[in-house]
Amino acid sequence: TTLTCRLHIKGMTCTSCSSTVESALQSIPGVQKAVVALATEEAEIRYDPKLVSADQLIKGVDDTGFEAILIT
Ligand code: 9UX
Repeated sequence: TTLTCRLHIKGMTCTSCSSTVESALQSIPGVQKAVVALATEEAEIRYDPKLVSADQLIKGVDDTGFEAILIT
C-alpha cells in the first residue's frame, strides 16, 4: 500500500532550505518518494503507512526547523 500526503511547509526561503526538508523526508524509513517545491511551499510524499505515519512525516519536517502543516 502507498499513501500520498501533502504538507504545507512554512519558512523556506531558498533552494537549500527545500533540499534540507526534502532530504530529511527521503531519509525516513517507509518514505518512497518526497518532492518539496519551494515556490508553492508544499511537499508531496508517497509512503508506506505500515512503516510511517503522516504525524511522523510532520515531525520529521519540524525536526529540520521548518513548520509542516497537513494539507491532505
Ligand atoms: Mo537558504 Mo534556508 O541560505 O534556512 S538554507 S535560507
